[in-house]
Parts: sequence; C-alpha cells; structure tokens
Amino acid sequence: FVLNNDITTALGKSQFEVYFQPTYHAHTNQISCAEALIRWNHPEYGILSPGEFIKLAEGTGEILPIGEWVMDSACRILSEWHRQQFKIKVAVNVSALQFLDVTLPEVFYEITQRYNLDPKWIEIEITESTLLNTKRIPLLLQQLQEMGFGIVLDDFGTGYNSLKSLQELQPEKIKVDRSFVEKMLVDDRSETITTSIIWMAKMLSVQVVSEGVETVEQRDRLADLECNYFQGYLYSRPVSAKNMTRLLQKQS
Ligand code: G
Ligand code: G
Ligand code: MN
Ligand code: NA
Repeated sequence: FVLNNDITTALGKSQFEVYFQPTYHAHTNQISCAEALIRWNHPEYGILSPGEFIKLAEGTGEILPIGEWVMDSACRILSEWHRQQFKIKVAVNVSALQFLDVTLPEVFYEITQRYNLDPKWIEIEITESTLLNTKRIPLLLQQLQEMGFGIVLDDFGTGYNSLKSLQELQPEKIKVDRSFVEKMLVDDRSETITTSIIWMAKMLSVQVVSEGVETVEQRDRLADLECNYFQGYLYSRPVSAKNMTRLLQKQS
C-alpha cells in the first residue's frame, strides 16, 4: 500500500496537523475541553482522517513517535490558550499499542512540564476494547492518574469489556459511543441502553460525555438524563487550532 512508505516520513515533513473538537458543559453551555484529532495533509491524497492511517501507523510502529508528537502539539497549543485565559482541558487519544512503551507515563509527564502545564488539564482517551488484554495497561493508566492525568474511556459500550473496564479502572469520564446517541430517539433499546449507561456512571461518580450529538432533541433528552458534557456536530465539527481559538474568543 502506497501510504505505507509515506507514513515513515510524514512526521519529518510536518504533514500532520492537530484538529480539535470542543466538548460543552451541560449546565454552563461553555467549552470545557477540546479533543485533539490528528489529520494528515498528504501531498497527493489531500487531508486524510485517522480512520485512514492510524491502523497503518500501528502496524509500522510509527504510532509511537506520532503519539508523542500529538501530545506535544496538544500541550503547546493548550499552553497558548491558557496564556490567553481560556482555561479548558485538552483530550488526547492514545492507542493501546502506545502502552507497549512502559515509559509512556514519564514521556507524557515530561511533555506537560515542557509547557508548564499541570497534567490535570490533560485527558487521556482510550477505547475500552483493547485495554484489559494485558495487566500492564491498567498499571500504566494508574501511574498516569497518580501523575494527575484524567483517564477517559472512549466509545463506551461498544467493546467486549465495557463493564469490566469500568470495574477495574477508575476513569474520570466515559464517552457514550455515538452509535447509541444516534439512535436513542428512534429506537427504544438504544434509549434504554443510553439511560442505563448514564445512570450507572452517575452511581459510580464517573462523569459522562455524549458524543455524536447532532440535534437539539438529542441534546435535550440527554440533558434530562443528566449527562454532564456534550460533543458533536450540533456544536462544532473538528476544527483547526486557529478556528478553535475563534470559538473560545466568541464565547468569552
Ligand atoms: O477525527 P475522526 O473522526 O476521523 O477520528 C476517528 C478516530 O481516530 C477517533 O475516534 C479517534 O479515536 C482516532 N484518533 C484521532 N486522533 C488520534 C490520535 O492522535 N491518536 C490515536 N491513537 N487515535 C486518534
Ligand atoms: O473515535 P472518536 O470517538 O474519538 O471519534 C471522533 C470522530 O467522530 C471524529 O472523526 C469526528 O469527525 C466524528 N464525529 C464527531 N462528532 C460527530 C457527530 O456529531 N456526528 C458524526 N456522525 N460524527 C461525529
Ligand atoms: Mn476520542
Ligand atoms: Na469516540
């Protein structure tokens, strides 16, 4: 596959860019967090989304330097937002393969210190599906938590181990997968599942983010269920750092 060769040189050629999608607090309706989402500005194929190349990067091992680059970029941009008094968090997606490097917590901690950021401003988003395959990952996540990073279970409800991961880890937040949100108003089963996830999280003192919120009706229903945060096209698509800064300026 052509992209295979390109991905090993893409970092060096500065072809990656971090986009951000805001998360809104349910009560204040203010931006609380920005999720970092990588994009590849490919010279021939244009803007590629992570769905098209993260698997490839995992296969070549390139995910390790790319993951560090994403964390560095996210921290650099966040420190600039904080300098402008936009006191939000940044969420960074981390692939299970990045935990093959047991120094990952130290590497991430050092990056935060490079930008004088307290790790409490950084959330680590992990999909629950691959988390519990080894003992190592929960230990490294615990180490990250002790350093102050927030742990967020992404795409919650779609993995085989959803409940197990909630039992074994103590995440700050879970993100209800958008497949549930998408159908909750048209399908009773999806509505029941969404209600149950939010209720369960509340009982465990875990905050809930609903992703893929596209309509006011979905948002209002989720607000009734006491979901804590919303993310989705109703609010904003993923945007460049520059446009994210504009969103922050507009609301203040
Ligand atoms: O932005 P988009 O909807 O195409 O993102 C698709 C998926 O790619 C997201 O669900 C996210 O989990 C993953 N993703 C986005 N950015 C990163 C990244 O920097 N690292 C990793 N490992 N995954 C990412
Ligand atoms: O894997 P992760 O859940 O982090 O996925 C983020 C991806 O979901 C991004 O690629 C983003 O483009 C997409 N996304 C974000 N909000 C919405 C939405 O409201 N509707 C749909 N269909 N996709 C969304
Ligand atoms: Mn995510
Ligand atoms: Na997700």
